[in-house]
Amino acid sequence: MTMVVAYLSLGSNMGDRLARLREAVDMIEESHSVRLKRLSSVYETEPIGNVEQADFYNIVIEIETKLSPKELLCLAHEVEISLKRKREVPWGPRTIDVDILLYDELTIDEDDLKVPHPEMLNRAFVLIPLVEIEPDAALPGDGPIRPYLDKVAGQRVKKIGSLNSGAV
Ligand code: PH2
Ligand code: MG
Repeated sequence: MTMVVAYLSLGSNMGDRLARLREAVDMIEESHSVRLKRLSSVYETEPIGNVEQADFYNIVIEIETKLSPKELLCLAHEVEISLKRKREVPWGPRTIDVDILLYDELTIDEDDLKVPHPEMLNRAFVLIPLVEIEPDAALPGDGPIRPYLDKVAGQRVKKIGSLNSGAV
């Protein structure tokens, strides 16, 4: 079965944010159908959206996978549910959020799954780590993503270290 490249965004703004990101990456890596290729730095980011909440830690990862988009969505949900069950208070901020940004060259428009992620171009916490690991990242049927960085330049995103080295 062929492997395709996909990019995932991971974010946490509750409790030990770094530990949650590590646990999520570990869970994804443990899946036999996924190979972790590249991992961005960890960024501390201002919360985007209307809800007043704490700063996030965000990363983007590049994977190779033989999972279909729906299967990958299931894995993302499994990771979220597994970590949330352990940590989260109802209605509270997010222990961990896992979103599919890009999947191969596919465009998907279904109720439960839209790829590319419809909000990604508006989010510095996605674009900056994505371009860090893949400077040539592009939208299917469209151009490179890099120029969109200018539009989100006002959003606070600060590189704080790396999950690998533990130097955060
Ligand atoms: N996730 C959200 C809403 N807002 N803001 C930041 N900085 N990082 C996130 O991961 C994030 C967010 C809902 O998924
Ligand atoms: Mg999200």
